[in-house]
Amino acid sequence: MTQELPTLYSFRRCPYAMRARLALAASGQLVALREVVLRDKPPEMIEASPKATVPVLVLGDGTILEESLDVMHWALAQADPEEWLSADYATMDELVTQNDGPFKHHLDRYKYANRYDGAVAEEHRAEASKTLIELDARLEILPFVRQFANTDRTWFDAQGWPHLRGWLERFLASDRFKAVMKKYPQWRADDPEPTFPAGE
Ligand SMILES: N[C@@H](CCC(=O)N[C@@H](CS)C(=O)NCC(=O)O)C(=O)O
Repeated sequence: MTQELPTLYSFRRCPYAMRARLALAASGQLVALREVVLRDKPPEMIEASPKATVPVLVLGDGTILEESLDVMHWALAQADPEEWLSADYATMDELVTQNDGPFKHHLDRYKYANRYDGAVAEEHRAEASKTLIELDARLEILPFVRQFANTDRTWFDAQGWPHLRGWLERFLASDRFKAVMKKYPQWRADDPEPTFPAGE
């Protein structure tokens, strides 16, 4: 049975993989999950997708989806009972472009300032905050907002962004979030593949 499901290579804490899992869970599409450890990627994943980033979805006909947005769009094309796709496309694409571009750029330099020559964490935090201030409720960026908030929770809580904080808190407390954050052991060839989402 599991053999017939698409295979998802995923990493629990990767925000790109999280948003792919969120869309899969929202669509009700089942996949066979292969939990990846980034420093020890399975050769099967690298063979399927040499760029070797998670998530990767391998469909039954051999099609490989190696971008989280492609996984989301594929899942929601199968079924979209919560009408995620009814949101204004142009607005959504604009927000995702803003997220994957400038917000991610500044998030990395805020979170990992010591890895970037001359990066001043507070400056990048201020730049990234501009995106957050403009935010509309778009579920696929929540995993990134969660990372941003967790980097310095005290600072984040002191910003007085009540809608954003409420939105994040509801997301973190939701059954959907718990379902996509369930822990799985690292997958290796011949291991059983748990079905994701599990009993949602
Ligand atoms: N544009 C890709 C980005 C995926 C990505 O960068 N994933 C990270 C983990 S969060 C990754 O797999 N990095 C490769 C590595 O760390 O070796 C997508 O949206 O799927």
